[in-house]
Amino acid sequence: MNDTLFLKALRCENRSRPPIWIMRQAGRYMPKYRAIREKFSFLEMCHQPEIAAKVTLLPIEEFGFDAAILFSDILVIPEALKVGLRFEEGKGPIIERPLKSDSDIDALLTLQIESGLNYVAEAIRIARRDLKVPLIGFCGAPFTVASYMIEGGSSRDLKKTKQWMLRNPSSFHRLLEKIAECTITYLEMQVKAGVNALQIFDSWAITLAHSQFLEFSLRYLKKIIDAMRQFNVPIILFCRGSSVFAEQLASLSPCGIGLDWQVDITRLRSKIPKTVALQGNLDPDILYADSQVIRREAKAILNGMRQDPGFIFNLGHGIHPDTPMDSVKALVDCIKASSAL
Ligand code: 1CP
Repeated sequence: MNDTLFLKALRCENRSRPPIWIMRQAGRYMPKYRAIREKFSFLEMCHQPEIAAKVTLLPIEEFGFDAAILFSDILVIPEALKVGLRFEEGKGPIIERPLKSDSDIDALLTLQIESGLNYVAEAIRIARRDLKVPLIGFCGAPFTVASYMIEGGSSRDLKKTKQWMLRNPSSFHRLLEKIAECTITYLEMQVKAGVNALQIFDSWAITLAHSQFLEFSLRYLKKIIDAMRQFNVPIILFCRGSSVFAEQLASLSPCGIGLDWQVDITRLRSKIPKTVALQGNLDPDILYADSQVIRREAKAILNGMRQDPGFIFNLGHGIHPDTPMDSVKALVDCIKASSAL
């Protein structure tokens, strides 16, 4: 595995074409995913290791991506903490008992992480058996996970979360601390089960002011990265907002940083140490365009990052569920046809 394009790029040692995988590659844009999803709810798919492993492999079999990402969700941690989780069609995730006060934080059952999430370890072991490319495990960043636990579901402005954070920062820190500890236990479990790399998703960091990001997000990303160093597994940090926070993320010395599409990746490269890989950052909407436009935009990124041994091609965020399969194929073919450095 160590010799694969993806893991070499994460060590900033890749001398061939850049590897490609895309966020949410194991998802609804694939007819084979939708066919399985017709028979099971999303959470049933996550909970049944054989199904989760099968879905993890689907995009590799279909497109030949250079890495697989485990089929699961960042919200399985809140579920294991017993706040109640379901997914509603058209609405997304719903937390049945959102956190409302300090005593709700104390009541969280943090000891259940390993037993409660054992099905994830099993899915990893099954997927690993059949995969010929590296497997990426993942989790949400404590700030992003906390926001779902407080909002009770998806929210655009995170009003309740930010009100709690600003009115009672010490209890908000206590919550982040608890989630960070559970996350470390969870990631350790994923590594022991066989993942080859980890990505931490801070999807809602984009709602934070700079100083808030340092205090309420970066501090806990650091705690996780530092705790995981002993396992020697490469970690990629992705934020929606990483184009603004990239230098702060780099200060934690992760192996890689995933970039949103707002930033010119080539210009950002000069500000990030050469020992940190960059991943990204095509606008997912580009995949709605025709294949000529897709190739032109992908090549613009490829050319800018030419001769960079630490570059991984990805989108700037998850692929949209209504993306045409042909667009994905055109993108993967374009990256795979790009010449060695
Ligand atoms: O209805 C369905 O079939 C479920 C759709 C779906 C899928 C395929 C959800 C619901 N989650 C997932 C899988 C998933 N989620 C993966 C699997 C691997 C892959 O990437 O292919 C990963 C890594 C995630 C991560 C995730 N879940 C994030 C972080 C990344 C991001 O996109 O910002 C977040 C925020 C979630 C929460 C979530 N899960 C699902 C929904 C609809 C949401 C809410 C998103 C929101 O609040 O806008």
